[in-house]
Amino acid sequence: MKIKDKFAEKVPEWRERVRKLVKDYGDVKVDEVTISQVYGGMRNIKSLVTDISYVDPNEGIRFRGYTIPEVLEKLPKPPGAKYPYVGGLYYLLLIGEIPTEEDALEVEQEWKERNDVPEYVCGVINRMPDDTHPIPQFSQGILALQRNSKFAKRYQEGMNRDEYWEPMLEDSLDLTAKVTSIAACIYRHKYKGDEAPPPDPNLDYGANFAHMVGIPTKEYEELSRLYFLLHSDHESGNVSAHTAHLVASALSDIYFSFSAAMNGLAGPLHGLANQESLRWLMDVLEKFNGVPSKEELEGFAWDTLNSGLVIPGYGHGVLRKTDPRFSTLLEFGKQYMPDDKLFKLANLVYDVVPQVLMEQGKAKDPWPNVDAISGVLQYHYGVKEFDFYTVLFGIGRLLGVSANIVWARALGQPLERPKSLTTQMLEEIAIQAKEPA
Ligand code: NMX
Ligand code: MLT
Repeated sequence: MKIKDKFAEKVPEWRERVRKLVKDYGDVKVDEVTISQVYGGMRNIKSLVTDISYVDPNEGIRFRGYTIPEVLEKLPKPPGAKYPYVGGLYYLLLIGEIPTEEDALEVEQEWKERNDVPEYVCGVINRMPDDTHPIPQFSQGILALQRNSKFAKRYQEGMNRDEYWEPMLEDSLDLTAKVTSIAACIYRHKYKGDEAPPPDPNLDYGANFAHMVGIPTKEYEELSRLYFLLHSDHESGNVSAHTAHLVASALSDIYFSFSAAMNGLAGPLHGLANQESLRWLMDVLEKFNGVPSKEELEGFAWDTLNSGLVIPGYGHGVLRKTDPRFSTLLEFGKQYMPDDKLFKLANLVYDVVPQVLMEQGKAKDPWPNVDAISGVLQYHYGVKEFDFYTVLFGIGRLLGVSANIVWARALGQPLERPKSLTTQMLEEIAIQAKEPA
């Protein structure tokens, strides 16, 4: 397998780079931690490392050093398509180099050879009560596959830690290959009352998803490729990526780690915000019987804030400008659905809500994140069931999360175990710091 050989080539160089950094400069300070940070969700404490993506507060995400427009321009695309092969993005995240068309197609081919999902997995999902949210179904479906983990099996047999990354890479390729079928199984059973067709070997990863959910149009294929790419990674500190990293640091395999990550993604302050954002837009349409005036929308936004609720899709833990993933999806909408009612409303919200949040003066980032628009595009193509949107986010997130786990094992990253203090200890530290010498 070429991607495995290529990864194996990179490992010794990276191990040496990290070993030298830690040996020669291990005691150099990276950051200082204040009491407000300890009590404030560890915001902005620099204590994680990943080379796969980086989020600059004012610029947004770069994947392996490339901005979104650069990634979209440089990655190989299916014939006649505007948006790239998901396989090429996976190669970029894992290997750190722009793939050739052959490299991207090799990943796509690997996925085709691994995309069978045993029948019992859909059985487990379908037997859950009808009112189960799709995320627990997704999380359970992933866990149901854990018995196939090559990492867990090799570990039981006794494996040298230098080899950990090899079965982790196998698990990453296996799960990324199968995850779209699990999602399609949920979608078709829950909302359409039928079964998803098997993947079509002639289609690429994104197009196959469109085929399995039952929207086999060129535009939805394009959106699927773009959507998975944009949601793939957002450095290491976000709840889903961090959860996966933490769980995997106990040498839990990718199935355990990613399932846990999805339970974090299901929170309304994280990935569930895409569902909540669409719900908020629908509430606006219902209240005003269509797209409201600017003044009406302003009033609605204030009502939300005054009720003590957040405006979903706005604000961010790191970003301080409009999320470039939002801007990319906005461009997609301008090209393919400029007259769509919800799309027009999302544009109006972008015009109104940042000003309202600034006037309220609480949110550090009044600008939209990816969740403010992603559901609008799904709705346009017929995925109108909002509670499914976080599963779509999850499919994308697996690409980055699993690439990070493979690297964490290749670099021998240890069990993650930060230290905690009591409030009394913090009070004592505070008093000592403020007392005159
Ligand atoms: N609407 C109303 N209030 C907000 C918003 C918002 N969109 N964003 C932040 N605030 C409030 C926040 O609740 C906090 O209030 P309080 O002091 O009363 O606790 C205050 O502003 C300061 O929060 P920040 O430091 O700006 O934000 P923080 O880093 O704590 O949280 C989010 C970041 C993303 C959780 C927050 O902006 C939010 O709740 N946004 C809405 C939900 C959302 O869109 N989440 C998706 C994020 C992206 N993703 O996919 O994960
Ligand atoms: C993400 O994509 O994970 C979100 O934007 C949240 C984050 O980065 O904290």
